[in-house]
Amino acid sequence: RHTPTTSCQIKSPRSRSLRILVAVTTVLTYGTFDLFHVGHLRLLERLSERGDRLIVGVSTDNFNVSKGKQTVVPYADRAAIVGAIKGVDLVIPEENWEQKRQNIVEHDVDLFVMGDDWAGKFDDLQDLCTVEYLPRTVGVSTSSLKEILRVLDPAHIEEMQSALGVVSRLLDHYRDLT
Ligand code: C2G
Repeated sequence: RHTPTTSCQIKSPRSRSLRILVAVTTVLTYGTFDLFHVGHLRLLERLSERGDRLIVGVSTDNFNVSKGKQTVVPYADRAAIVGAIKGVDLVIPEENWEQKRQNIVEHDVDLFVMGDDWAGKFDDLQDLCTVEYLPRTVGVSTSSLKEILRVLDPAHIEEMQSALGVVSRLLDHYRDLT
């Protein structure tokens, strides 16, 4: 009996015709992401649309001290929150200013992006990948959130109480004069 052969023999994956080169665009950014807010979210959302893989370097507590930044949320929590954002594929610790070049090479990064408060600061990386700066989200920042939270700080409340004490004594004094 004639054994029918399939019209197209499945070739081994190694065969040229099946080896498909898939171009993956890898995007990289860095940040502190303290008191995670909508400005951070909007940036990461825009970055995840710019490529197929998004890597985010989150600055460690030690690196923030060297940046002169006092963070509220510890690194482990900031990294967990960023890692849970849809579109973020990998979180790496940012421990110093110099690691960017090495990270770009080891992760085969195509596009390095930061908010435009950093405009021009990382242009030296242009020999390794495309460098872009995106507009920040206006009206929100970690420092403004900290200012709002400061009102809840007990030391600040004590300050307000003693100031109010002075005002009420002044009012009593002038009331006695009238
Ligand atoms: N960002 C934004 N809109 C805001 C606030 C922040 O787009 N309203 C962007 C910043 O431009 C930055 C990113 O969000 O690209 C993270 O901001 P920060 O957490 O403040 O990061 P930063 O302290 O600037 O650290 O090596 C680079 C540093 O790690 C960046």
